[in-house]
Amino acid sequence: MRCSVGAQVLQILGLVLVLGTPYCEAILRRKFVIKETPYTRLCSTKSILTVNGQFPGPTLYAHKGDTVIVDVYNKAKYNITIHWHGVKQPRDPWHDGPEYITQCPIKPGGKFTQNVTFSLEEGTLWWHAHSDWSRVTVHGAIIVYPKNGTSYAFINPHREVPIILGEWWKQDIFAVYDEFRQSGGDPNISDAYLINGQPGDLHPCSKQDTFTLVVEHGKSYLLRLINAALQDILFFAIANHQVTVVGTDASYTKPLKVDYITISPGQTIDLLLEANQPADHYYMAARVYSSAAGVEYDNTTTTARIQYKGQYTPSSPPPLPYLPYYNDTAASVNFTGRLRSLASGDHPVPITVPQTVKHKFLFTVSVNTFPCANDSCAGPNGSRLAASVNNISFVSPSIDILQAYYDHIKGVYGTRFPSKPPLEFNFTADYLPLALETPQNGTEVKVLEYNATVEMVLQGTNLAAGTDHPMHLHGTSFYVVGWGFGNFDKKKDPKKYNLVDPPLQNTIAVPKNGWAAVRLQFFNPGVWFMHCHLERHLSWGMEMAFIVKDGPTTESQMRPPPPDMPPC
Ligand SMILES: [Cu+2]
Repeated sequence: MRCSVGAQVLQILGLVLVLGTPYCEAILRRKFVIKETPYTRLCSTKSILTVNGQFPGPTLYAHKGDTVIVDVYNKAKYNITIHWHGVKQPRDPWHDGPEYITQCPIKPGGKFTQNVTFSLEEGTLWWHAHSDWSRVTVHGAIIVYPKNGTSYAFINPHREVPIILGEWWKQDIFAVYDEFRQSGGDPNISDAYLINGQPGDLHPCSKQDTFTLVVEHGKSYLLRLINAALQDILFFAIANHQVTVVGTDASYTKPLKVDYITISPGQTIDLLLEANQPADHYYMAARVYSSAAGVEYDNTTTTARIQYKGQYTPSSPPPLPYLPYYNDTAASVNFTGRLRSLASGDHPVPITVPQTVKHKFLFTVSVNTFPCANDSCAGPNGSRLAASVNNISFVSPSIDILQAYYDHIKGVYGTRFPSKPPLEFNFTADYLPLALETPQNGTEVKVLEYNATVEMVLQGTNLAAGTDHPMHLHGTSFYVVGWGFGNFDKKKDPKKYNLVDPPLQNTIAVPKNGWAAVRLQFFNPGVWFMHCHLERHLSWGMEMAFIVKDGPTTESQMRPPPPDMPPC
């Protein structure tokens, strides 16, 4: 229930807070100015795209149920869109943000006012650009507090700290993008990973600005971890400290005490750190988990410091945490597979776990290749690298799918996205015939009735290069009810599903040469993107969209478009 706006208006630090009667959901207003700003990292300076000159960008704060209105001004020379990752935006796909899916880009000099409507989310999310690769520097945290009068599902921490994992190229990111699109090969790897915008002590010219968290012995800290890196799943750990996972993707989890975590691009993980070790300095660190054979990766380690308050002589250098080896798939899934929804009396699951479903989809996610004239491209054997879902490599339309759907414009997209792959074969075999590597180009969507219940098995393949794919869905979260290695077995595997307390996520890493099964009810009418959150795979076409039709009542129908949609 939302109250009417207008009783009092508070203006604090350029942030407008409009309050209605007590306990009402608030409407807050923020200004995002996209502009180029010079930043120096790894001893060299370049111009990067920022929001309000900040990198990482400003944090959005809200309580569950609030709406934040963000005025986005594009004062840069590139097209841009902004996506509110993990925010369901009930009935309002217009403000979701993915380029050519729900809007055309905001052109240089343009402006778009976006409503960010919080409903079921509670915890940590993030926002990022959703056009080309500009999200590399255009991103920031979203913190959703419990509603007034309710509390966290865990003890109140002494302090809360966003920990944003990022990625840095010394080269201009648009040059990296253009080069790899042109060559058809893999993109240049990054030069460093970042913690809160900083590569850390192990990198040149970086020591002085390393992110430092000062802690008091005996207190607990809530680390709101976000993987904003473009290309890689990351391992993260803190030396000599265990951490307790309490949430992921803005949904509470059963407390899980671990030595390290695995976090996919797109995913957020809330963890509690108890400052319970001898007073000293300790490193927190992150480095890559990269499973694809023959694919180069950035093998550097990013660090930040935990410093206990007090009088003592710290270890020099501070101890580094243990992190699993770069290609340790077992370590990766060992963490991810242990997440469970909290599902307690005080904090029940926010959405019912579908016990039965109307639709069962099998979607293969593959890296592919297209033949290239004279074998002159930079992919394997002179081919051009591509990627697909159910063998369709997604081609961006010229106007956004949402507008075409709403205005009944023909010829923009097709409605024949298949429920299963066109060919059944041993998807995860060691050797696969080269002929299977070539996908079809297409702009196909899957159309669903309002409230459709769906089971979607995301099946990895070993085409071109078997690897993990962090698949992300817009508009609603899904329950991860099962996963495994090899090919999904539709007779045996569903018997092992967890339909009691599966984790509610918006991003799930489909394991290398394995599968992940998710269940959800599509209760949010609109056009919703689903894609791999490894940026190179997204650029190659590993994506599709769902159209969820309107329901019978006003409350189950899409809102009309706002008057200021950016023109195509
Ligand atoms: Cu992928």
